[in-house]
Amino acid sequence: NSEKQRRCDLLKVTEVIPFSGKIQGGLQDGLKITVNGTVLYCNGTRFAVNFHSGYSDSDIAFHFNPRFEEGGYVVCNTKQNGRWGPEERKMHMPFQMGNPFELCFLVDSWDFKVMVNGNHFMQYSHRVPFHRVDTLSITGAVQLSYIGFQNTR
Ligand code: 9QG
Repeated sequence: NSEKQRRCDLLKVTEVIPFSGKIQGGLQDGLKITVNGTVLYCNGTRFAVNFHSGYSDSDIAFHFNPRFEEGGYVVCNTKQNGRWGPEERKMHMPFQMGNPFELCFLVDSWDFKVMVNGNHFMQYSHRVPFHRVDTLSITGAVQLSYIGFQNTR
């Protein structure tokens, strides 16, 4: 449809650049990471927020991966030494293609608490010590408008 085409054209103009950046001081208990963006119609049907331990793709403490496939679901996992562990899937899609969202990750001592548009969505128990995490990356079908860090303790 024309709205989808318009958004595709917009995407071609703006060029979505995957985000990757250092988390100053690493993850701390009580740190809240806020990501504002818009899910795009183009550029695939998935996006991911990755908390890396080390500036590489082989160690990801928390991979948060919404997939607009088969009704929509979110895959969470951890990658260690290049190997994915068992997936934790939430068979619910809190994002809508084309719509802006606010996604928050609160680092707690036992887990990451994930909020979408102000509502609790899920939690993910730490599989590796969170203080190892030093890099955030965001890839896929998303256009970012804001990434912020806030200490809530
Ligand atoms: O598919 O699942 C999460 O368990 C894999 C995907 C992979 C992850 C993984 O291919 O995709 O979502 O780094 C990757 O390859 C990401 C983008 C069994």
